Amino acid sequence: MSVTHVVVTAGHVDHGKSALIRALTGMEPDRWAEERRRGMTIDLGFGWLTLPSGDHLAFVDVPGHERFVTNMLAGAGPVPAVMFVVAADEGWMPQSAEHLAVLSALGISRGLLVITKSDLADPSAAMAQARAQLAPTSLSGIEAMAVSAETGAGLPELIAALDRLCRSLPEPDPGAPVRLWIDRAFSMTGSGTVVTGTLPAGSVHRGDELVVTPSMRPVRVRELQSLGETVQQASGTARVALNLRGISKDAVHRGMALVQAGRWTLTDLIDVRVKAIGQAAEAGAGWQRPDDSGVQLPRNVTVHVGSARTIARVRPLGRALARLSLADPLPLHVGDRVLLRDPGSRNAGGWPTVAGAVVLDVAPPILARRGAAGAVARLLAGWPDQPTAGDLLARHGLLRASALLAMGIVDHPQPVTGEWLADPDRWRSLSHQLGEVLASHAATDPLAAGMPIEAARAALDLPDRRLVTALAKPPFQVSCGALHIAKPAGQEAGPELPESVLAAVRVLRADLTAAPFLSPDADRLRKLGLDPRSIAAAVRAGELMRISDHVVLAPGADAAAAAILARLDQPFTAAEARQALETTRRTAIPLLEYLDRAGITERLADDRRVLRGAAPVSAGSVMSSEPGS
Ligand SMILES: Nc1nc2c(ncn2[C@@H]2O[C@H](COP(=O)(O)OP(=O)(O)OP(=O)(O)O)[C@@H](O)[C@H]2O)c(=O)[nH]1
Ligand SMILES: [Mg+2]
Repeated sequence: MSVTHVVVTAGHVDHGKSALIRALTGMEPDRWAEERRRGMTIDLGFGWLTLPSGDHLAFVDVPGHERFVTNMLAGAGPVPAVMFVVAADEGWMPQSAEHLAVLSALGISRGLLVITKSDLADPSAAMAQARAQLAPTSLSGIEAMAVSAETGAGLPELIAALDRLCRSLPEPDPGAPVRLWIDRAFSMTGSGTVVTGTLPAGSVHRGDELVVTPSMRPVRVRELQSLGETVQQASGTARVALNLRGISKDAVHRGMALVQAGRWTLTDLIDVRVKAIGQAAEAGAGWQRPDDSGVQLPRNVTVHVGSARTIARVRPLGRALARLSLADPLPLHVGDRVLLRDPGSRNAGGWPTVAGAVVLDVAPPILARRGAAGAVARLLAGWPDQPTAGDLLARHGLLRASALLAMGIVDHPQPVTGEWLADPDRWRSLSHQLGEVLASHAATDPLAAGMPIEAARAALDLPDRRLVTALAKPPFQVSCGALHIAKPAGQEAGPELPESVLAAVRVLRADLTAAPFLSPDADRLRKLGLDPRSIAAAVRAGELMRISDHVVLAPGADAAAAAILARLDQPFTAAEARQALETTRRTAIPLLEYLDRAGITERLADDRRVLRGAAPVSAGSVMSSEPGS
């Protein structure tokens, strides 16, 4: 099967874009009588040819006039490569600059620079000028040539260059989720509603069911055409026309998309990183990274993505980061590239005309507190342009695999239960919270037979009861729809401790099993309902070991510490001991002092310690000169 590529034209009004398409394809891109009468492209046009390699190349021809730049954007949005046209006789002009700013903001980096009308003027000046303009943009260094649509000079070389360009383009994934931005919708007698668009990736088959955004109405592909031929299926990149069953012509228009159900997030709230800002309409203006510029986004921007356009309210989050509230919901993935334009002050200075941005989150949490924006900015500043499952889970804590898939993330970690994915830190802290909730439940209602799972779900504010069950690892236990704190196996707790204290102590012991030398802090003790009196009772009952006034560990922690310290080079510093015991100074210092008092370690004159009975091995040690010490 032959491969299809799609290239979009760009360039100032009247510079000869449509004439080139006509000369290359023999097709008329100016579809409207009005366009042909005025000799000017108003809306998108199309034409295609077969390249020498046998691949097919479809062109999307855009208008150059500034009044129709939104049509240009609808055409360029989903296309991966450009044929940038500059007339030899006029050279670089304002819409050359504006189109370049748009392409660069969209991140388009593949294409050809074509200096046309070479029959009217020597192309070398325009060529040098255009190359200089492209140099600081994403299109820097693309292949360039001079042609004439009038005489045909240079056209064979142009076709060869297009062939090379097309074969060098990355091959889109035919299994990628389908999102076809509609650029035309019309009805045809006998076949009903037809929509056309550029399919950037993925595959559409005859008979497929897709949904129309934003209504999410299902439609069926009755018939499929690509480059004028009826086909059974088409894979991106391709120009396609779909004959749809299940929708009237009036219900579809440019800017809507046909998407694969479940694979896109329809959202009206996104967090974005502004990538590049171009002062487009000022010919010759350079590009800035938003980080260096301190440029403020305006209060409202027009957002363009694919063939869609909507207004958005901007909430700045921090340098180069913003939250956009979209007037119309769009089907998006994280990592999508969008274009921002200022609808108000065109060319007025201050805010430049266009900016490119990447979508970092398509379902951002609501910013409730004051100052929340700063925290979000610090978090998002560390994210790559293509966020991963780990990034998104770190922010959201818990996500369903299906929600992540709709955000555009296929690879994800093992679910904690069902299709629930959890951030490891969040999961640990939920497990801690569960202990606290259960201990306080046991304290307030000692006679209750455990805590109902639904009550625990509500207390932890979890979206699904199955998450509570998944969290219930020992010492927590589920039976008869309720959660209990079980006695550790083989350990019969001292009968003199009240049940509420026992429950809390068991949670503490579970903490200490996971991290034996991290003594619970005051906050943890308070949340578990353990006051100094109940801690003292637990110590008397042999359930806890008191190391100092504020440090308690599990019984046997002293021997366990000694075993670990014996593996260190002797003598060792407090810092080395702290590291080996995987603890903090708050526990390490009292623990070492405890071991000194117990005669397990000995503190030396230089503040280092040796394990009693362990021979010093460090050659540089002050003590090592005394043999046999
Ligand atoms: N002499 C000469 N004239 C050309 C050439 N290419 C285009 N023209 C003429 O330039 C005028 C504009 O050409 P178009 O192809 O319509 O220009 P365009 O870039 O498509 O214009 P818009 O779509 O309105 O932006 C027409 O009168 C063409 O006949 C060329 O290579 N040589
Ligand atoms: Mg034209």
